[in-house]
This record gives sequence, structure tokens and C-alpha cells, in this order.
Amino acid sequence: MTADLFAEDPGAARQPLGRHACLLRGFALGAVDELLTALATVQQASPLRHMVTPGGFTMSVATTNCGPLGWISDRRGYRYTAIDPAHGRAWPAMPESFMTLAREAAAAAGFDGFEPDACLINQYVPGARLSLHQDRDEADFGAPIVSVSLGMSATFQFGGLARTDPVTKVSLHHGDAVVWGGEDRLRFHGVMPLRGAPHPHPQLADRRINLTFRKAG
Ligand code: MD3
Ligand code: FE
Repeated sequence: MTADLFAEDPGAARQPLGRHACLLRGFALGAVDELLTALATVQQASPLRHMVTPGGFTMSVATTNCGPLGWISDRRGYRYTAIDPAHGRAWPAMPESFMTLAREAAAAAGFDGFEPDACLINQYVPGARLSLHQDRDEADFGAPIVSVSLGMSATFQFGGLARTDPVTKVSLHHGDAVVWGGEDRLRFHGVMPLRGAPHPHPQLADRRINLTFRKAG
């Protein structure tokens, strides 16, 4: 008999990244097709776009949002809005498949009752990156953040509570989820320039999509 090690120990794919942070390898794999179908609907209503930072730089990552609140950046700063400035209407609703996945990932990491009101969607093509930053535009740092990676692999870097603290690198692959809460919620983090092999999924061959679920309001 071949032992099903994963079924006997579902914690085997749970990898701690901090006291209150954990990587759930492959957690979203079973939901990928459903997520991509829902994502296409979201993108039709609110297309991906390259936002401008307060310093005047155009981000290499392309961004959109779904849910009651969406994260935006422009010359005036970073903030959450209920309205997509691209067309003046509400951001598209958070798909049920997104919400379920976010709740389940949070619960698997020990955060029961996670109710995100914002999902930031980032698209990376080769060369796109996200420099080291903290997520601190949310009203309440008590809720965790859940991140889901799809498509090409990326090297994620996370540091400490000060920008100059040493960083640790971890590869994030298609289907991985990461949950950051508690004392790890305000760690500096970023994504190295995307490079490497195309992904076998036809819709994700030359890009990486990251879904970041937050309680912003
Ligand atoms: C670690 N996005 O949009 S989410 C972002 O892959 C962002 O697109 C990354 O960082 C991406 O702000 C990674 C993973 C993440 C999110 C929040 C964190 C990691 C975090 C908060 C604290 C520490
Ligand atoms: Fe971030």
C-alpha cells in the first residue's frame, strides 16, 4: 500500500515564515480554473492598469481590484476607494470563489473569521517587480492578509519591521497561498523582477497574477 502522506498530515505543506505567517504550498490548486473564470469577469469591468506612484513613477506591475474597496495609487498618494477612478463606478463585486478561498486559507493558518473587503489583483510580466514596502493603508492591522500566486513563479522577499532589516527570499509558485497576520503583518516585503520559465497553464504562460485579500476598511 502506498501511504497518502499529505492526507495523513495536511500540515505537511504548511511552512512557517514567521510566528504569525505561513506559506500554504499549493493551497489554491484545486480552485485555479474557477478563479481564472471569475478573474476574467472582474477584468472586463475594471481592466488592469499601471498606476502612478506619488513620486511620479509608473508601476511595472499592472493592477485592478474587486470587492467593496480597492487600493489605488496616484500623484496624491496611496489609498482605498469604493470607486474605480478609471470609469467612476464601484469596483466589481468580490467573486464567491475568491471569498471562499481567502477565508479557507486564513482559517488554515489559524485566523478564523477573516472577512476581506478588498482584493488587489497584481499582474507581473517578465521584468516587473514590486520594491520593498509595508502594507499600511488599511484601517485595522488586526486582520491578516492572504496572498494567492498564479502562473509564473516569483521570488518573494520579506524582511522585518524596519526597511534595513535583513530579508529572506522564498519562491512562490502557481497555487501557493501565504497568510500574514499578528506580529508579521507589518513586515517589509517585495517581489524580485519576474524571470524564468513560462508556466504550462495556457492563460498564465507569460505572467504571474497575485491576488491579495485584505480587510481595508
Ligand atoms: C508580508 N503584493 O500588493 S502579496 C502588494 O506578490 C504586495 O503581488 C505582493 O505586496 C505580490 O502590496 C505580495 C504578499 C504579502 C502581502 C502583505 C504582506 C506579503 C506580506 C504584509 C506583511 C508581510
Ligand atoms: Fe504588499
